[in-house]
Amino acid sequence: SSSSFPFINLFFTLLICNFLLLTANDEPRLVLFSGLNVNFVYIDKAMTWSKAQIHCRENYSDLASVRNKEDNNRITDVIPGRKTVWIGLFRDSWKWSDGSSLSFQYWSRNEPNGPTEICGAAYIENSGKWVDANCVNQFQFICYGKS
Ligand SMILES: [Ca+2]
Repeated sequence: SSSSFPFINLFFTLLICNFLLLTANDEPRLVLFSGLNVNFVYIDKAMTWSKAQIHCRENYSDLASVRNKEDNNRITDVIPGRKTVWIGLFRDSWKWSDGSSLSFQYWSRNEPNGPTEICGAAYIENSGKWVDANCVNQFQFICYGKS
């Protein structure tokens, strides 16, 4: 009968609202993978370098240090596609967010090139090679944690 119509309508409206709420949840998608002695965590949510650093320090250890070619390979194997992602690199002289120095360097051609670009990112499509970039760019990023 037509009298049950409003209830069916309400049911489906609630169902759709519920679905929208669930999908609107902005919890970033995490991909966890390990390097030697550390876990890397890919955060699929774009932030400035500083906000990414805060997020990593609050939830993990810090933004990722790429200590060697093997770390680089793990990162580029796991993160798909043509992304530029923040890593822990920044310039004072260049060092890692966790304070460690660069024992390994993997700059893209003609990088670092910017006097105003003092934060480091890995360009995944180009084998994860590094670029310096303006810190207020919003990129997805990689944290590390102790495994
Ligand atoms: Ca640059």
